[in-house]
Amino acid sequence: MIERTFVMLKPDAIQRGLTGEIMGRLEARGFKPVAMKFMRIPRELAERHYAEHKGKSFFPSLVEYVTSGPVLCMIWEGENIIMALRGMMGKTNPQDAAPGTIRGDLAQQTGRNLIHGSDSPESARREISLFFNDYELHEHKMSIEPWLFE
Ligand code: DAT
Ligand code: MG
Repeated sequence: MIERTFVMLKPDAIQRGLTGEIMGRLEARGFKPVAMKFMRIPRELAERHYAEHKGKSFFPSLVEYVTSGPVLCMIWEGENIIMALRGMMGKTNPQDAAPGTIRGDLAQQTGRNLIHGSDSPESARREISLFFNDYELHEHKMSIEPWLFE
């Protein structure tokens, strides 16, 4: 099933110049960008985005990290993309992330794990509406689609 997911390249991805590397992997898989926004997340938005972790010991440092510099917020579309992208990201702790995954290839610590991707259809819906207005989404057909989908 074709789905959409919310992706955020965190401040370390921007500072380390890894946005092209990471987006290249999504493009090479045939996934399609639907929205992109380079922004510095206000603290309040970061806290709402990570509300499920409120009260945990790492919550303050997590909010500090994702608000420490600009991030690239995006919506991508593709076949089973929510779970597919989770697989491409690798485990939350890069030390447990398999080689071949974004975190397994490019990161070392949980607190600098480069990328966020929604973990379920409900999370994807919630996060997309938290970060984007309808007019920021751009539906478009790509001419290669017959070579990706039968
Ligand atoms: P993911 O980003 O893989 O979806 P998550 O939703 O469980 O992981 O946690 C969100 C972020 O919070 C994660 O990318 C890094 C941070 N985090 C999670 N668990 C942590 C822990 N045990 N110690 C420190 N930071 C943690
Ligand atoms: Mg998560």
